[in-house]
Amino acid sequence: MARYNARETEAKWQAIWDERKTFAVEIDPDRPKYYVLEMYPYPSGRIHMGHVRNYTLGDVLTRFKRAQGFNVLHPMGWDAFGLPAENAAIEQGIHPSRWTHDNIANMRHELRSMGFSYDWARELATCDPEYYHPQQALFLDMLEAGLAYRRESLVNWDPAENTVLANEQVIDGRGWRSGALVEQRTLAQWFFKITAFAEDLLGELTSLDRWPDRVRTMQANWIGRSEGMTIDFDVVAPPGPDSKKISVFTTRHDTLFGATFCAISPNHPLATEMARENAELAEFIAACKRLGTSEEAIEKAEKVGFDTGLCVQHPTRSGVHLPVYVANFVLMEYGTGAIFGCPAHDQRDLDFARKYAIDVITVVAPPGHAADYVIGNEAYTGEGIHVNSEFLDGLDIPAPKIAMAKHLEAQGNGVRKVNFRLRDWGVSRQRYWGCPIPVIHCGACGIVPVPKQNLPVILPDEVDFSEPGNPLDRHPTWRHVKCPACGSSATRETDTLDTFVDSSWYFARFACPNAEVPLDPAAVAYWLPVDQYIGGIEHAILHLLYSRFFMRALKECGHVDFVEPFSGLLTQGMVCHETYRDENGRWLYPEEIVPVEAGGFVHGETGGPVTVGRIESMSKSRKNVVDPGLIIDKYGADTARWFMLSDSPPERDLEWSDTGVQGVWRYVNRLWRIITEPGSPVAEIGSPKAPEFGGVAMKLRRSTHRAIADVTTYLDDFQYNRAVATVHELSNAILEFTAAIGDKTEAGAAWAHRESLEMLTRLISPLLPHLAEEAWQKLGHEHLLADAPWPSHEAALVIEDSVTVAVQVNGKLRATLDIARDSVDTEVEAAALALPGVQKAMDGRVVRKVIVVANRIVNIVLDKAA
Ligand code: ANZ
Ligand code: ZN
Repeated sequence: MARYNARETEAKWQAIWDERKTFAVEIDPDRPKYYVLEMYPYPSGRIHMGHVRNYTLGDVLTRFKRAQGFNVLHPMGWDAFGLPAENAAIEQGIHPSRWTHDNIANMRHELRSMGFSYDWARELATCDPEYYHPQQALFLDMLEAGLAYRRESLVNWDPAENTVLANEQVIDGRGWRSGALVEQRTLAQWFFKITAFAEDLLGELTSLDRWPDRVRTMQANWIGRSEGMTIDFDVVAPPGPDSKKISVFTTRHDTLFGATFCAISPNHPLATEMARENAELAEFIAACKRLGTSEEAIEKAEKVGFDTGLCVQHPTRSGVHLPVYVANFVLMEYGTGAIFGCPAHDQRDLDFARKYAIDVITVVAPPGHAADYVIGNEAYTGEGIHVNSEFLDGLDIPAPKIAMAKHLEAQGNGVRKVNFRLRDWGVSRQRYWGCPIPVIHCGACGIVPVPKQNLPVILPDEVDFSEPGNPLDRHPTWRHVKCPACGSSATRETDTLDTFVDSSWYFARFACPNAEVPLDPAAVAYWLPVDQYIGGIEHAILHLLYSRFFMRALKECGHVDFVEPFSGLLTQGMVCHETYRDENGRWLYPEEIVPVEAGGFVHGETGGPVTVGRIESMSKSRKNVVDPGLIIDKYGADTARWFMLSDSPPERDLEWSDTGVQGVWRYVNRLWRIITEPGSPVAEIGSPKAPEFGGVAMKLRRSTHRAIADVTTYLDDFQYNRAVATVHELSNAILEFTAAIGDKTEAGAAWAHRESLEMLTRLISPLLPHLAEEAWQKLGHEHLLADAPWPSHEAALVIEDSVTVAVQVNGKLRATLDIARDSVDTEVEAAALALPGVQKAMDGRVVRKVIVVANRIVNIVLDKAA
């Protein structure tokens, strides 16, 4: 038996596809386009199983859509800027550019060995000036349109390293590398005005009907639209501060009668003002700032406040004054940076009130309760009748909100306000390995954009990583330039762009990777939007939202005429694996353990016991990883692909298992033999269709056409695991057929046999592309299977028109009969009597009577004696 030689076969077809530019595409107005994109990888050095799964899904879709006649764009590139390259430079002394390009070369090689259907001519790396040059041009357009701007904002500052940290680099309030307590600092930073599109980014989510609901919900929550009011509280005592009002944002203005304090953010201007005269308050504010800027850290911290001694007038209760606190849980960046506290109906306010002995006034009575309802340690946040609230008493939601809004608006100390959680996108990074922001700071002219003809602003190669902070700041020459406006000495902006900027438009650049302009209108109009985007759920919020913003911004700047970049989105599940530990609790790689006969595993080298832990997503830290390179070397890419596709639906997690892969390898070999060593005669290629087919041949034809119909549906629906199951069914049907036919030469059977093998080969072509291509050639074809159209089924062969009829002899079930639905009784009777099981049961006796119940039962009644 010939074993399928995956290694040779795969290399052979990869070379042929490459040479013939099978997957290279050009604009073709006569053909419908389809754009398939997988989230491009960060060039960390090696591809992992998550990549293999992601790209396999995209590859199957690409090949399927191509076969269906679409002009399919399927590009690949590299998200090549970012911190790890700088860390490598710091830790290993390798230049970030070398490190990145070496990694790209290695990963490109690995991807090519998977035979993915990419148009490699469109490959791009975001760290190359060919990519960041047009990006700088787009930045200048956004600057001109007022969509990019610079303002002071809070950053996490590492006082030991003298550098800004990203939120992820702050761990428990300390710098990840220095361990120093992080401080908040204000620094002038660049922003993109994503909030200008908040309403549209939210509203258009409903149009994304090929996105998972989960992702749309996550985006909606992130945008966080709240309808509420801003309400002014007049400062009444002491008469000191300049600010005469504290303006708060609330979504619960209906609870205003329950307000018993106000709180402002430690970063509120009023807090800053008061701290100038109050050392204790200044110390309190400094302590709050040590939490860093991340909302998460602030959320987790214990809620503390500082009584400023300031009092404000309650807006609707005359003569009632409320104390004003500075509280660590009030964020400056949300609403107005100030709140009124209603302890009875907000848990955070209640905890705060209990801690500082502040009054608690019930203003919403839970059902079945009245105005005397007493709040314990739990705030009541549900609905109910309003009480202790003068003109709101007796009303329930939404009436009290409307009444209060009208009342305050009439009084002139409140306005209805829609507030978004979404903040403008801070894009400044004090890093070397990113896209330089193309502006110049001039003492006389201020911020001066680098003239477009002077782009790109190229990152200098010579940089020094021996000190912390941004090497661009320390560069001896790069930053010193003449002001393009007035010619005097000026300095370049040394901040670089967040790498999320790079990934916010790479999919559009793929349409025209070599265009002189950032985006060629004809190419973008033809290829965009992406029809199917595939990637991890971890990008469900930021990357997708930023890309959606970017298209809106580019539309405003006249570069594109659409706003939604991805019409379809699939978030694939994780690749998981069992975890193993040795007797000291240290993680072990799967290849470090060996199975023992009694069950379980021991350590391969030490022979020590191994504990098998939970099945978890593959991760280097848990060592439960399998190197795709090793699997491909051993079994080939097709086997890895088939395993990825067969186990579970694409959006669900899948468990990688060695035995599973071995099973797939055996099946791949079986398929190979079914096609190349058929067990019964196969008609010559191109032979005319046989005039008639016997029962066995007919059955095979039905199975074949059923499989075509089903695989097509499943591939259309991303039910790849079911497509795989259908291929299994067809291969079984072919084996049954050859067992039944044997060496018999029968024109119909031989023709049906070829048909089944050809269709099997065509159906597996998106799934096992190398094996299918090789089998196609073995079946005698000269053109590439990758260029062949998708097969269609004969409708007549998939109609369920046969029935299974029970055959009884003297009331006992003796056999079943497969026969065409609604056959005439005499035919059913003859077929039933001919069945071997029936003949045996009759044992030579004479038939007295046959009763046929159409499509259901044949009852044969025999004479008593022989
Ligand atoms: C009074 C009140 C009474 C509130 C009550 C809630 C319950 P969403 O829905 O997320 O928009 N808030 C407003 N600005 C804040 C800030 N800068 N930092 C921290 N909290 C702030 O939340 C709106 C609610 O969050 C507002 O409504 C306010 O508290 C608080 F029984 O006002 B509420
Ligand atoms: Zn100037």
